[in-house]
Amino acid sequence: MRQSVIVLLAIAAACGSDSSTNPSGGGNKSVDVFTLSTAFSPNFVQIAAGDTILFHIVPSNNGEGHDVTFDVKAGAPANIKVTLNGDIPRVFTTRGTFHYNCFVHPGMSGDVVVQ
Ligand SMILES: [Cu+2]
Repeated sequence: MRQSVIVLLAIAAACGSDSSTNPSGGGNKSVDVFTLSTAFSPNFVQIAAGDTILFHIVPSNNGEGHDVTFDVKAGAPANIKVTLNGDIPRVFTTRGTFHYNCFVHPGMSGDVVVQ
């Protein structure tokens, strides 16, 4: 019993490390998306099912927060409400193309392709 707990902790620790430099194709990697003042960067990300996108949200030049709202709910992770500052992960488990917008800033959008 105790041994399995230790194994799980070890796996959790490995996943918690900065895995953004992992070679692609392994699945369960984490990709960073940053907010610029009124844009997502990068605004196009290709990942594998099971991968995570970590949204790094900082205020716009005008001090406004950003939201991440998916066009299509089916298969998409939960939206991110307007946030001023935060590093918020979202796991993509379903294959497809997921377009999202920040409705605070018209034209601020991105796409995630999950393969
Ligand atoms: Cu925004």
